[in-house]
Formats: sequence, structure tokens, C-alpha cells
Amino acid sequence: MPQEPLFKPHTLTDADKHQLDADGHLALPGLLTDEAQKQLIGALSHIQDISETQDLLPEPKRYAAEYDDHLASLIGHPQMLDLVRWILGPEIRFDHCLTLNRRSGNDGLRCHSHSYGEANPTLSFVRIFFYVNGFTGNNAGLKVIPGSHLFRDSDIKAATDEELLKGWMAGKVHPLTSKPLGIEPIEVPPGTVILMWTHAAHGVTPRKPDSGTRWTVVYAYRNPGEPSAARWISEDFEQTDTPGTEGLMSLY
Ligand SMILES: O=C(O)CCC(=O)C(=O)O
Ligand SMILES: [Fe+2]
Repeated sequence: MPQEPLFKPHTLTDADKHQLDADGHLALPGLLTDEAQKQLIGALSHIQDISETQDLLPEPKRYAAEYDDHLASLIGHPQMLDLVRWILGPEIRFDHCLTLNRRSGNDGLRCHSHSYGEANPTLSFVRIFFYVNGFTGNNAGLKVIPGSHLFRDSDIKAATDEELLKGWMAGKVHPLTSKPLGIEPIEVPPGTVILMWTHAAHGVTPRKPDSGTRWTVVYAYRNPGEPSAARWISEDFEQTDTPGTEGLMSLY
């Protein structure tokens, strides 16, 4: 039986790809279907429940697809694979599926970048975030630094925005526009998918105490070629025949 649609009908253009490549991220507002949003919230609460009530290894948040058939079924969903190949080209591997639910009062996350292929620009790694119920700027909201990914630096980190501005960002300009780099808070409606290159610096603002859980999951994919520090796939899961994932689960 064909899978339910994951995304609403949409078209991705060359301009979208240029924006992803220039900024380091691209938001696709409200792309998830209403039904997909509903099912994702069920799956994400399931992972939250088991990770808070049971002592499971491997860690359910990092290996989320291994604990939830619905999350697993999206790794090789035809619309997901079309999106991933639009970003990365034909040769792709699945890297991880991690839940990023943020409950009321969550501290957020300091600015950072991630790794892969620092010395080999032909290798790319993308994170596909599903912000199922969206977020506002100051409430578990993502902050981004457009252009930061072009430095291919896997080691950007700072405890505060000020530290980042005075440290890593000081004197740096966007390599394509020559404008000074800036930290930009963003805001997105429910159902939004955000694509982000691995070296793009980003952080998350705290969740307000009177807000409910921000429901989020990230699926990561890469071109094969190097070991990946973020590859969270158990040996058993690598051998499982999840439909659509044939050829995608191995490291190389
Ligand atoms: O929670 C988020 O929105 C992003 C989290 C993140 O950047 C990460 O887990 O690396
Ligand atoms: Fe991150």
C-alpha cells in the first residue's frame, strides 16, 4: 500500500536551492500535511514517554526511529527521499533520527555547528527538521547565522550570543555578500520543515514556562565517503528491512 503523503503538494525551485546554499538553511513553512502533523505528535510523545519512564539503550531520543515504526517509516518515504536527493544529489545515506522535543521551561541550546567532510567539499550533510507545532522567536525558537556554513567549521560554539559575536563572528563577513555576519531569530508556523547544512551555526532560545511542549524531530542524511560522528544506527536496525531504505543504511 502506498504511504500517506508526508508533505503538502509543493515545488522546490532553483531559487530555493540557491537560498539554502547562500544562507545555510531553508524554511519550508507548513509543508507537513495535517495528518502527518497529527501522527508525528503521537510518535514524538511516545518517544518522550518511553525515554522518561524506562531505562532503554540505545537512547530512544537519539535512535528514535528504532523505537517507533511511524518514525522509521519516514526514513525512506518517497517524498522524503525526493527532498533529500534534491538537496544532496543521488548518492545518499541515512545518518540519524533524533527527537528534539522541548518541554515548558526547557533551557534551549547554545549556538553551535556540526561536522562532516570539513576537508572534502564534495561531501555534504543535511539536517531536515520537522517543527511539527512550529515556534516563535523567543520561545524554543531557532537562531541562525546566515553564511556561517560557508566556513565549513565544525567547531563553532559559544555559551551566549555575546560570546559568539565577540569571538568566532568577530570581523567575519558573509563570503557571498561581504556583509557582516549576524545572528537572526526566526519564527515558523506549525508543520514547518527546515533544511540546514551541517556547518551552519544555530542555537535555540528557552521554552517559556507557560508554553506546552515544542514537538520536533530531525532526520539527517549525507553523501557517503567519511565516517560520521552523528551516525546513530544500531547494528540490528541497519539490517532491518524498512521499506524504502534499501541501500541507505550503511556507513559507506
Ligand atoms: O532543538 C532545535 O531546534 C535544534 C537542536 C539542535 O540544534 C541540535 O540538536 O543540534
Ligand atoms: Fe544542532
